[in-house]
Amino acid sequence: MKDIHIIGVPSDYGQNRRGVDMGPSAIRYAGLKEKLERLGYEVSDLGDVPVPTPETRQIEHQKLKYLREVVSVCEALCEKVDGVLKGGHTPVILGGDHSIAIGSLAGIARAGQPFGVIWFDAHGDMNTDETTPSGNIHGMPLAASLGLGHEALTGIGGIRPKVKPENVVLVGARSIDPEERELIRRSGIHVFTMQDVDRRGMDAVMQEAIRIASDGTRGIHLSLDLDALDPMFAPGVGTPVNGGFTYREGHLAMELLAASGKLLSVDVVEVNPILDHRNQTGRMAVELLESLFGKRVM
Ligand code: LYS
Repeated sequence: MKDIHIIGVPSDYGQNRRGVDMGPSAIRYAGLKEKLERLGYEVSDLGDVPVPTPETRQIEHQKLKYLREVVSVCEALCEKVDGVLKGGHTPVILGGDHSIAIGSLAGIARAGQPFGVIWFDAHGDMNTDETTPSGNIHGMPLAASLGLGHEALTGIGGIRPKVKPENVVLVGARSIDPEERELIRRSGIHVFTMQDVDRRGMDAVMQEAIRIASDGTRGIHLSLDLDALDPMFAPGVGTPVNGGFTYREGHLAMELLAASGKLLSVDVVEVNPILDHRNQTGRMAVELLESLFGKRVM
């Protein structure tokens, strides 16, 4: 059993709502370290990567808000993830908004390619500075990791692209922007929308997702946006969309991934304690991570 190293990334530069920078605290407060230790792991918390002070924030580019800050956070995270993987440990990365995943994937790519990605999300995160309706970089990290979009983002970590589209699976999508849809179609990634989950069931969808993401790769990175879940179970997110995974579907997905033995690393993002109710979403994140790391009923 590999040791787990926790890395916090208290950054909200990928979007406009303050609060998601407190995500790592909320997830830690919900007992992450102790609960993973109870499963038999050695767990070290490496603390947080440095994030520029928000009070000095300025928007320089309307279609790539806080670009400079996002790049600096992702470069720092890339270094950390690379180090943890090369040390033979499993990184558990706590966001922060989803823009930080560019740093997660950059670090994994630097530690060794090829790898696969399962991207749990209500959104596509496949915008670029040319298609974005908001200018928020948290709508772009999957595109950037595939080498699409502004070179300041696609070049993070010095490897472009980080991952091949044939090993990328988006699961849970239900809110895609019109131009983003075109980009997704052209990109060659695999998408399981909520309708696919409804019709085929989470079991079949995840078996297929795991097969695609592990085909010819050394393992799978899970990028877990809490907004993939229905807002009923994860209300503390910046961009909630109705009609997401149930509590049970979320756990089943994690259990199947655990059983596959393919997990390389995970990031858990978009937990916003200011929008949450009594840390429900932080606790949900910890529960899902427990299932991902092998917690079972029997
Ligand atoms: N698609 C929207 C945008 O690009 C929302 C993205 C939400 C990402 N968590 O702004």
